Amino acid sequence: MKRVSLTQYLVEQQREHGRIPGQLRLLIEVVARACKHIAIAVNKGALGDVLGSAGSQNVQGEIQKKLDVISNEVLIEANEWGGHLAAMASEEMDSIHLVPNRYPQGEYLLLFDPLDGSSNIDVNVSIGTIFSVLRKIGHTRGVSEADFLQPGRQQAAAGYCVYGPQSMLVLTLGDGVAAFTLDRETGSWVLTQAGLQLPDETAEFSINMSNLRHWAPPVRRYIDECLEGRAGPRGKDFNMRWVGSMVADVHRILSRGGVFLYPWDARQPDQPGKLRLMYEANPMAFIVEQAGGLATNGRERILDIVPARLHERVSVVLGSRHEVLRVNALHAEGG
Ligand code: P6P
Repeated sequence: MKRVSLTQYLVEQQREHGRIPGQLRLLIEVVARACKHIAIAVNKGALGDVLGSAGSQNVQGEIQKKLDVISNEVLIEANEWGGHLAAMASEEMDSIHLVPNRYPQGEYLLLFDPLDGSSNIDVNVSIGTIFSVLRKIGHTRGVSEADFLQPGRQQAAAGYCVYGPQSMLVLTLGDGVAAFTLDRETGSWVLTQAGLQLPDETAEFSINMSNLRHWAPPVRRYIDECLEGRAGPRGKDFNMRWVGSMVADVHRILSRGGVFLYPWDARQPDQPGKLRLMYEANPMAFIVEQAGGLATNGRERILDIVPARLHERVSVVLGSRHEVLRVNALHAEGG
């Protein structure tokens, strides 16, 4: 395959489809460069004094790892000066981060989980960065949290970087999904997959089984059917995978099919789920749908949910179309 860099890919997308305004192209390139720096820091591990706790908590009340804080700072610093952004929001920050007045303000809003799967950092299991791009509606200079509260279907772009055996950047601009692999010798992102398509069928589910007794009946029934295998109503045996890093689980599903579930459970009955809508579920839902899959909260399309709060959570069921439809049907029946 002729080596196509991220820059060439974006220029050709702009030329062919005219769908990448200059500010958006700069945004993607800046985020990709930040992810490269995060990949290098992650890859150092104990050699780089980046492991362990930062001794602080984030807005979710979770202990921050050093790499959580480092990754957040890398993304903030990389995106402040370019004139492409009006503001940023992060899982690691209570409120939105405005572009400082000394820099020009752009028309985009960037949201990110700078390092998803932090519990896996210290045990050398794949982790990742997830990002979502919205357009700032209205052309006054002021930006508030309310500007971010748009349904995921309004995203201009979304992507993630998975720091695993390879570092891979997966991206959608609303016209299919492309994947880039980091060439550490040249330091460039090289196009390795274009037009990623998710199989409609799968025999592999991804859920944290230790929560089984806490699930609502529809989820319990779906998993029971999978576990009954070929002797049960599904007529086939299922496999299970759970990495504990959404980026790693979603990347596997994009690569070979599967269904990922993080549903509501009785451990926190007042929360709709564990995962965050704006910077985890929405970007992943955009990517999965662009690859031919589905993403719902068990009942409605994740991308149609109108957010009420920046850090709100959501139930997530995403992946191979036929499995997500099965989970939805069980919810509609009341399980
Ligand atoms: P559990 C990581 O902390 C995360 O937000 C997702 O990346 C992952 O899918 C999920 O939580 C894992 O949660 O409860 O299995 O540890």
